[in-house]
Amino acid sequence: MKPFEEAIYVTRPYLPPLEAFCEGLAEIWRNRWLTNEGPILRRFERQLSHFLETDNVCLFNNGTLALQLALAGLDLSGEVITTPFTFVATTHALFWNKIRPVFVDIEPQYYTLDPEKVEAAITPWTTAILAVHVYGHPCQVHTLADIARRHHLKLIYDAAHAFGVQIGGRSIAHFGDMNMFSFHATKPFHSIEGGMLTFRDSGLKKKLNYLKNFGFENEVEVVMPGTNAKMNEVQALMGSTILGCLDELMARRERIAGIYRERLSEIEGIRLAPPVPEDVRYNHAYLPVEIDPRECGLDRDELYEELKTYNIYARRYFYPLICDYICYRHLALKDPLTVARRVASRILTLPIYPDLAEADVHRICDIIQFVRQEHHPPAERALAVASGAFPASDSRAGTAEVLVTP
Ligand code: T4K
Repeated sequence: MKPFEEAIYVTRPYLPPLEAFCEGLAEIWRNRWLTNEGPILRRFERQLSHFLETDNVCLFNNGTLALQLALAGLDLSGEVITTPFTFVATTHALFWNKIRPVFVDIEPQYYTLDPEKVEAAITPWTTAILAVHVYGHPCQVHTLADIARRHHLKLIYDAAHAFGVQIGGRSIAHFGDMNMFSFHATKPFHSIEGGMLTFRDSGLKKKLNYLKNFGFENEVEVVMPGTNAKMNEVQALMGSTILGCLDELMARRERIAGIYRERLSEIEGIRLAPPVPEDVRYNHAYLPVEIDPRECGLDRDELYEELKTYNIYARRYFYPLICDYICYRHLALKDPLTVARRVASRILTLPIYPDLAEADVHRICDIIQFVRQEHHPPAERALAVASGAFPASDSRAGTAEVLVTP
């Protein structure tokens, strides 16, 4: 089994046809307007409003600042209940608002916040729930909404992975009090770097605009201590150009995910998340698999390292748990986080992006299958070799030194 000649990363940003992007660049050159609420940004915002069927849209230069300002915009303080199984930016956004994160466990199917654990963690200091549609898997939005309503809490979704996802025919942007979408280059939809908030209360738009633009009301008045979190014209152009191909990009991801599902579900010890419920339109933002070391014959880290020798750079999103990072270790945990800990030790996200060739997906699956067989316990391995299922010697010998380091 030969390694890939070129590195296969967990993702690759989609790039629109260069000519289409250059036409937009020519417009920017003509306008001589590069940032600060330019015409392309305003057009992109209108396109998004139309796409999401809401005027309550605000664009930012990245998702992290968008989330940080979302929390500031809602005037949150005290404690916020959240997940430890996410990218670190979710918790950083709380930190920068001087809010104490209270980590609770996730459910084992889709890895989103477990509503029962959320309810058990509410205290008189709790002001909100910050849930994550991790990998684009929708949280249990109705149950969380019910909990938030009964306890008078704000409900915020880190929907960084969930652009394009729909529940019951409605964009996921319509759930909760506030939603943050990341438009980072590694996301299924991107604007190089970028972020977007959608929100229930249209009165928040003005405040969010202040917060992202230094608090300026006009040339001589500053009404609040805002920061600089504005999206620029080139970012808006990239987003606007890619928005037109979103359906095609999602269809390509779906095909790739289908191949993985078909191929990997045959392999013992590798678990994929169940297909999303019928009323969900999923974006296949990531391809997470759980490796059961006993059934698989090798553990997640061994598989991750083995794949690198074949020039495949899967990622361990999201390991370690946020509460185990040195900057958050001091926080007392009331929840043992049993599921999150198990999942973090087993999860591996495999390459998925629209330009990934279907033949390469099959080859990745062949390699996983092969690596797994190689790790069988000796007796089983001897039997397999005897039956000719795979070679006794390492067919990769002599090739490792040419591999590219990511
Ligand atoms: N909340 C959640 C739940 C998030 O996942 C994120 C971001 C945020 C909030 C914050 O949103 P932003 O502020 O980022 O908008 C990546 C992304 O940088 C980050 O956006 C993302 N989540 C996180 C899950 O993944 P890294 O450090 O793992 O990315 P990196 O640079 O290692 O890229 C991954 C692979 O993608 C590379 O191995 C190769 C490929 N790649 C990457 C880039 C940037 C390319 O081929 N070309 C490229 O230009 O964080």
